[in-house]
Amino acid sequence: MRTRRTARTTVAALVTVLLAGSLAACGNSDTGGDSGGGDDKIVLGFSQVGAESGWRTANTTSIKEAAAEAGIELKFDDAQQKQENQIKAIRNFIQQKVDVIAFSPVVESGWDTVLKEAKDAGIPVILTDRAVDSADKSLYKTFLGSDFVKEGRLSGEWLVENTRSATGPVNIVELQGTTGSAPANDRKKGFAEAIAASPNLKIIASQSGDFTRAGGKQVMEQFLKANPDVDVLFAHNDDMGLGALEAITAAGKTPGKDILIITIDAVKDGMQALADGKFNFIAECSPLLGPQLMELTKKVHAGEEVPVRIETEETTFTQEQARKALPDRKY
Ligand code: GYE
Repeated sequence: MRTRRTARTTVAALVTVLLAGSLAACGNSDTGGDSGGGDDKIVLGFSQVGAESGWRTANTTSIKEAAAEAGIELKFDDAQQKQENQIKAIRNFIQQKVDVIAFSPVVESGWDTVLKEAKDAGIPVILTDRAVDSADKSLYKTFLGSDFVKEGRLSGEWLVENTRSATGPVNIVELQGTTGSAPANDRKKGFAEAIAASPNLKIIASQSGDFTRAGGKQVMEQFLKANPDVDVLFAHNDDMGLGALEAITAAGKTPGKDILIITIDAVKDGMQALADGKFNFIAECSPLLGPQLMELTKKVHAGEEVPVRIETEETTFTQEQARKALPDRKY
């Protein structure tokens, strides 16, 4: 249980000044709304991590569509997986006097200064998807997203259950997400905790593939070169697992059989690989945060109190369950 997410419960209601007319241009941002100056639309500045995975693309679509539906003017900025770009975008949003700032922090550390600047400017901040490790919980209003430790734990528990009959050592390789990101830190932790009591389950190599297909392929190639006896791959997202499939096949092994593959996300391509028997298990992580984010934006803008932590509802999929769910999978 992570105490840093159980923040103080009450936050003083902020009176935010509505400056819907300020539409100054912002770097490579684009605006989702088409409001002219002078109307009273809420202006939301959103700094996205990047476009590194299928999950991220679905998340961006969800946020843009939900903003349009809610009549919120969205200023969207893509940080291309760089913290410095996110800090720059947030400073731009402050300068433009947006009503609310939301962002998905690429890494956990190093946000206090810019969050303090937003607070001093009277602009409420909402964290979506990923957390920050700031000790001062008054720097943001709420954190909307998944329980990444749980996703890692569910992945590990499935492995423990499904390797009970193994007599010798089970060699696991781990493809971590972006170094220093909340999902990489937490998924690693949850998985390690779940397998801790099974001494034959051993993580023999663990390295970042940056949540991308290219990263997953490249690091899996290195893993297989160094350790030909890999039994299990735990990838922190579908995309890295999909990239790794190529490396596994090229090494003359059959994914899903010679090497069991566990991933996280459950985007369409991942679910297809699971239904096809190439993956063995996926812990779901929902990217559809848009509608809830817009609700929260309206509430914090109105000075209403919101819960400090809102958890996304998620499930897990076996191959059989993926075959059933796939036809209705939207992303
Ligand atoms: O699992 C991964 C993406 O932060 C939950 O980021 C998100 C993660 C997701 O790149 O695919």
